[in-house]
Amino acid sequence: MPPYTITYFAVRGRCGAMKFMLSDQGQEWKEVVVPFDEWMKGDLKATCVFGQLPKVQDGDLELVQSNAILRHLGRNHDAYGSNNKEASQIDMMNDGVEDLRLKYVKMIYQEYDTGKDKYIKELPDHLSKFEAVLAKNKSGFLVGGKVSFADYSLLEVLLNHQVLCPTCLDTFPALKAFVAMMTARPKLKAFLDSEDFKKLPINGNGKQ
Ligand code: 6SG
Repeated sequence: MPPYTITYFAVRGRCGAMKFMLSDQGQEWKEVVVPFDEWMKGDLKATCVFGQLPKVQDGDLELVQSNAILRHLGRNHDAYGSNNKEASQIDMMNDGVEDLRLKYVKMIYQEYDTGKDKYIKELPDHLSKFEAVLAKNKSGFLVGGKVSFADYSLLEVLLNHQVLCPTCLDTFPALKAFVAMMTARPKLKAFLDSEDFKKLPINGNGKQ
């Protein structure tokens, strides 16, 4: 029995990064996929701390909030830096990724038709911040010398943005190298190439 059970909708959404980490770390997991109409009945929602998914069970520990889950998995799988200083820098970078993710989600769910062009126009300003950090760190990762949960989260956001705007990384060599390095990691590559991953839409409203 794998120790983790991920409960979520049939979308990549907020579970992409945690699945990247688990697959890259050679860790299996079980999935409970909740159909939207089932969710709308409200019974499961009522049991979730904030009334939302994803939820991850690790033995008798039950967690919601995707970034808390990422941190937990990062602790369990040595993807949270080599010391407290690196862990704090990883937190900082992950919060930066979350800021971009929230802008993306707002555009996708609330203003795709009216706001997509403006979003793409402003995107280089956001991406340039991650470019600068990666360009400074010789390992190719965001922080220190090994992969962290923030790397998986950044990768997931970047892959989604390449679907939104295929040329968006063309002026960012460090981001391009980061995506190439991460997606070449054999176990992660196998997951990215799998039907389990490819069959899921990125977002719950079909926009991408
Ligand atoms: C939505 O936002 O899929 N959870 C979402 N929506 C259902 O009743 N801060 C936390 C975190 O980081 C955010 C959780 C996140 O974990 S994810 C959730 O639980 C709710 O609030 C994106 C996603 N969307 C699919 C979906 C949600 C709303 C519209 C489409 C479910 C299906 C139809 C209605 C509810 Fe639906």
